[in-house]
Parts: sequence; C-alpha cells; structure tokens
Amino acid sequence: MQRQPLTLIEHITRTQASFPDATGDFTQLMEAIALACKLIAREVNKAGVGKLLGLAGRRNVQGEQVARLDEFANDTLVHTLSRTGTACALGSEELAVPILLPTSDSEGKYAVLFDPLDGSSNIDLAMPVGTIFGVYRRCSQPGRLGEPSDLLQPARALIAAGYAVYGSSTVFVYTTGEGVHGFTLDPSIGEFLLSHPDIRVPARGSILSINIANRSRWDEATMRAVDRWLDQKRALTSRYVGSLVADAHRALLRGGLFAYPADASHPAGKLRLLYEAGPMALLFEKAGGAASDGRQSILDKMPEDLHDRTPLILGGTADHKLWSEALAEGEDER
Ligand code: AHM
Ligand code: MG
Repeated sequence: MQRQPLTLIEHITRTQASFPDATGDFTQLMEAIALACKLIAREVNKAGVGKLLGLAGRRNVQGEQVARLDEFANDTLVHTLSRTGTACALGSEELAVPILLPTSDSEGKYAVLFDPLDGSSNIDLAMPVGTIFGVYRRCSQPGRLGEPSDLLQPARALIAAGYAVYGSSTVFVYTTGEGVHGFTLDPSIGEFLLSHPDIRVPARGSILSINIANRSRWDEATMRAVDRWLDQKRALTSRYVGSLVADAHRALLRGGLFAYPADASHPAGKLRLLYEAGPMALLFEKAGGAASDGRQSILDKMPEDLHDRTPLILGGTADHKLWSEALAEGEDER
C-alpha cells in the first residue's frame, strides 16, 4: 500500500504530543496560520483575474505603497487568527500599531507577528512572494488585553516560526525548535503535505544572493565581505529574486548566503527585525545554519519598536563565517 505523506496538521499534532500539558491551543493557532496561507495562495495565483493586482492607494507606516494583495493578506491573517481566541496580540508590517485582543483567563496565550505578503514589489510580475510569521508565548498577565511587550521579544524567545512561499508551488516551512520541516500544498485536496522533512542548511554553498545595485552605498567593510566571498577559488554564482522568502528558501535548501547589509540609504538595514529577520533567523539556526546582522546573532537582538530594521546575513555556517570574519577584520584594523 502506498504511504501518504503526513499533513501539516498531523505533523504539528505529533510534535505537540510530546508536551503532556498541551491544550491544543498552539495547534489551533498554527491551523489558523496555515489556513490563512492557503487563502492567500489562492488569491496570489488568480490575482490578475480576481482584480487584486495593483496598489491599494495608500502608504503603510513605513511610507511604502500598499498593494491590494498586501491588504488582503493582512486582513486574512488578522481575521483567521483573531477568531481562534488563542492570540493576545498581533503585529504586522501592514499595521502601524499592534492589534491587542481581549482574552479570558484560558485564552490568548500567544503573540503573533507576520509579514503578510513579503516581496510585494514582485506581485504584479508573477514572481514568488510569501508570508513570514513568528509566534511568542505571551509575557503579560492573562485574562486581559495583550500588551505591545508581548510582541517586543528577542527572536530567541520565539516558540515557532515559519513562512509560506507562493512560487511555482506553495511550500510551508516551519519550526517549533525541533527541526525545520517543509510541506507542499496539494491544491487538489487543499492540504500541505510533508515534502521536506528535517531540512539542513549545507555548511558551504555556491550562491550569493544580494542586491548588487546597492554596491555604491555599502561601506568598506561590507564591500570587503562581498569581495572575500566572491574571491573564493571555487565555482560560485549569484541569484536574487528580491523577495526575502524566496531568496531565503533557496539558501535554506541549497546553502550559500543571503545578505541585505546596511547601506547609505538603509543605515539600520532594510529588513524588519520582528517579522522578517527574526523568524528567518530561528529557521536557519534550527536547520544548522547561521543568521546575524554581520556582528551579532539576530536571535539576541532586543527590539524596541514593532518596525525596527536590521541588516541580515543568512546562510550555511562556513559561508556565514567567511562573511563575518571579513567584516570583523575591517574593524580590527581601525
Ligand atoms: P516587503 O516586505 O515590503 O516586500 O519588503 C521586503 C523585501 C524583501 O522581501 C526583500 O528581501 C527586499 O525587500 C528586497 O529589497 P530591494 O528591492 O531593496 O533589493
Ligand atoms: Mg517583507
């Protein structure tokens, strides 16, 4: 008899079985995120026909144009998560301030952060986009509204993180700390099926993923790190989609480096610490890779604001080491 791969929910349920005190709330929360990702995948795939292409006609808190699909993805996540009663606070790239939810004593154990539609500049071009999420345990008192501090935790405190990439297929990748696992959406049955069990990032890869057009705005140390990486005497290549989810997904599976360093236009980096860098950092570390801002582990960075930015370097351990050593060398010389 042919064995069917595990569904995402079966996989999460099995993982939770090792926690004797588990109430099912976490599984329900993850089910809501997975459902939202399926709904978003459906709209992404028919964006042209469904009239969701183009701009919504407003800018978000970061001054960026909001696409109609950004809005749809954000509303979908907020709606599916709010109605579970498992979350006390929601933070999103598309929300200027967090949504704090009223909860009873037994509700709202979790605080959830998300980038509802990452890589939105790629939507109108039929290129891969994605959703990124991170889940914290609530740190404020239960039985009342959640607090912003429930979301402002370092990524090391994440109890789960993941993403869905909407590419030539839709793949959902997540970790709860015990390995990193990938599931491919089978649209004919509407289920995510286990396709990439226990993902490990190769220590050394051959791909550098960076926006080379920022070169004139990099400082000397960053320039040295890029050159050092490219000067290795082995076959290398470069790939850059411009959707963090897609570029990070490739680096997670194939190794190499994804880098969005600080530059003169983005002195604190471009990517957001809480809902882009943090979840990706947990995934890379749990898959045996590395994630830093070049100097400090992303997992240890203490956020001050929901929309804090950070430089981000993700990759296999050997590739990452080469980059950070080149950066540090520059500093020793000063
Ligand atoms: P977004 O969340 O508004 O889509 O912006 C984040 C995106 C990342 O997905 C990607 O890594 C980066 O911005 C690309 O930036 P650039 O176009 O400057 O290379
Ligand atoms: Mg993004």
